[in-house]
Amino acid sequence: MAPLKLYNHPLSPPCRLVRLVAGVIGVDLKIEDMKDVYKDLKTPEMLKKNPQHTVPILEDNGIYISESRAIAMYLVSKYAKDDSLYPKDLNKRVLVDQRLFFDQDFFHRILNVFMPVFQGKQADPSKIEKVNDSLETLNRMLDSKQWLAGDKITIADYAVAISISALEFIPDSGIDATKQPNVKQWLSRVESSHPKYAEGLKEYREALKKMKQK
Ligand SMILES: N[C@@H](CCC(=O)N[C@@H](CS)C(=O)NCC(=O)O)C(=O)O
Repeated sequence: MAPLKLYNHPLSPPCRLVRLVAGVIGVDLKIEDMKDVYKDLKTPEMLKKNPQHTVPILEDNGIYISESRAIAMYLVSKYAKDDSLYPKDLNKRVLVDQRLFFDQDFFHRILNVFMPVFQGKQADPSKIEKVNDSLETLNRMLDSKQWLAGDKITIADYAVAISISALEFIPDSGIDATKQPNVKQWLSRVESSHPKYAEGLKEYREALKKMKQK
């Protein structure tokens, strides 16, 4: 089997989700880092691979897949030894899907706070409020629950936890996910759920530190 290739950026949370899921299920990825995601993905060649000009893009035997959550679903469905991270049983899967769609919206709310900060502007308080609203929702979802979707960890837990870690880009925003008690406990469960999670988080924090020093 030709190795799977991932078009990647080391600091991108969606790329981190793909690298994590691949690592947990034991799939090797050949990584190609993009230097400038706002430029390198807009060449005619790359736009053919992904018209959305975003990373991650997974290349598997001539197939190109974008959207991190779709890639995670694909990797588990095709390569995992069992279906616990993304159950085949529709009654279980639908909850994972729901949480992943929630995460898509949540991540965009986070982006709406950090994009202006990146451009040297003030974060909009109403956008901060939206992120806090999602964190309250998450806290309710986790009421009396170990995991976000069912009784085992799934790709939804990984996706949402990685979105939360994107908040580390903007420590001055005042958004603190650990103010929500269920979220705080669940985050530490996710962090200790698999050595690959802890490894990825450490690498991410080191890359973030380097970026800030620059
Ligand atoms: N919903 C997408 C978001 C991907 C995304 O926004 N990627 C950013 C890097 S974190 C990117 O490639 N941006 C370049 C652009 O939008 O032109 C996913 O989950 O894969």
